Amino acid sequence: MSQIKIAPSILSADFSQLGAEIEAIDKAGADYIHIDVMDGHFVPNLTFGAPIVKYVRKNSQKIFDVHLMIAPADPYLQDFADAGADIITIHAEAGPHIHRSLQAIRAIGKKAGVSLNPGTATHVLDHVMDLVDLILIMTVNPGFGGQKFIPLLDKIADVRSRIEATGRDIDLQVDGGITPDTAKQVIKAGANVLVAGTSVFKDGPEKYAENINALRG
Ligand code: S6P
Ligand code: MG
Repeated sequence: MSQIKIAPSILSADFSQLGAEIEAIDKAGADYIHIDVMDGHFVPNLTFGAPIVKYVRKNSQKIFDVHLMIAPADPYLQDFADAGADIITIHAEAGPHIHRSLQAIRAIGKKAGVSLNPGTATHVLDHVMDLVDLILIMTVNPGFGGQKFIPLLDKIADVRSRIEATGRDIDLQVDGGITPDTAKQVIKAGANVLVAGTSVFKDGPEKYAENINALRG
């Protein structure tokens, strides 16, 4: 399994200094910049759209890992690709055509991710493993940072074994309530990319590197 990567979620950043915050987590060792797009429909919160991604693209050359918590997602894929997304992750629950949506992301030349909410079973992955570069297991019900970790360790292990069976280097990303303690648990279960907001963006930019390293275990 590939080395552990940390994807700070900018949802917990100081939005009045978003560019500077992204530069700070880049410098602090973030592997991916996790960008939470919410539409107030698929999830009960509203964040931002592709224009914001475009504005902050200049602030980091790190991978922009865009998590679309929107429904429908297909009409916006090209906008996020044009804005600078490197990975575009859609939710399996966001529409009836998960296979077509993943094909569409790859057709526009981006890495394709699929995310499963806590209540969604892993069998939704049965017929799309050949289309994904990343699988995102939510360990909170999406919409807000700072929520309590839901210990879906068997689910993570199931996805890890599905990935092993493909022989491909698919990222297993976990998102929600990740702290140094829960990070250990999800890494042990098979995760290799950890999304964290609250536990990274705390105590000021001078502490971001320490906060990120505390998750690598
Ligand atoms: C919505 C979003 C997540 C959160 C994540 C990080 O929930 O998908 O990426 O931002 O939960 O926040 P925290 O505080 O749980 O690390
Ligand atoms: Mg997210």
